[in-house]
Amino acid sequence: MAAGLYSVRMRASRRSRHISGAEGLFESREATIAARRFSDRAMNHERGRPDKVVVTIEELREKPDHIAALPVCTVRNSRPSTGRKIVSELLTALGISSQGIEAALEAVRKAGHLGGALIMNTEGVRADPDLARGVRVSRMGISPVARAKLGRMLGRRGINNERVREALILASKVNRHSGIIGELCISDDPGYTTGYVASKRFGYVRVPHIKKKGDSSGGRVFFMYGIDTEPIVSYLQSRPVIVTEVSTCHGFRSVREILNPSAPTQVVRDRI
Ligand code: WAQ
Ligand code: MG
Repeated sequence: MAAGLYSVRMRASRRSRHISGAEGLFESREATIAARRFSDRAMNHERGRPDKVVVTIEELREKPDHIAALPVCTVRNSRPSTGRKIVSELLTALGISSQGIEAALEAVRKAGHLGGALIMNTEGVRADPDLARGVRVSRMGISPVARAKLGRMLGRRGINNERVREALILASKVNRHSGIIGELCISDDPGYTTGYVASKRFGYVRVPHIKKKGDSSGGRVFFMYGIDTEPIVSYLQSRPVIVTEVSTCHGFRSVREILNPSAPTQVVRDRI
């Protein structure tokens, strides 16, 4: 997958408020199919009917970087209150201050209509340039071979669906950047209550029941080191990245097992 790749992106809004979006990298024949699928998704979204849908198909001029997907696991959780505690423990271990965590948990619930993610430093101070829009990550995809492998691995855990695959691809692109510490994500779809904390250190950690069913607040926060936002924003928006390798997909793991990787249950690498 090198030459002849297209970035396909969709943005749907109503009265300029974001409703849904999608992005991927595809070969030309698949690009048409993806564009149609994305526009179907836009017109039938649980967050509402858009008055404007923009689908862009754009040939890549740059050769994409090849990356591995983050390893996946799920924390056992049944309530939003304990979900927030799990998120706090993970983010604390990544070096985010308690003030930063509070700010992120508060802001992430109001971020959905922006369409983009917020970037914050470890103290929870917003660092992305466009406060009204956030930063939209695009130009990321997965090779057909890696997609098939990932599908099999997620399938064994009963989580092989487009939402999980797309979120994992996004998180794998974002968290690969050396300036990014980690990511907090809560879906803004009222019917979807599983969120995640992703990082190089702990992988893609799914947190079920992070919010109540029917709640349409959600968003994403990327935490960064330092103050030099520009190269990070440019990477997130413009650098084409393709997942060509997948990592382990665990079942349930406790926060303790995640924070302490020398614990005895650790990693049996899947052979695929
Ligand atoms: N770039 C930046 N921010 C984005 C992007 C993007 N490409 N896509 C979505 N967001 C932000 C935006 O503010 C959305 O409102 C918010 O994230 C949530 O997006 O393992 O469904 O598409 O079970 O609602 C994660 C858990 C699901 C999956 C994430 O997010 C799993 C999800 P949504
Ligand atoms: Mg959504």
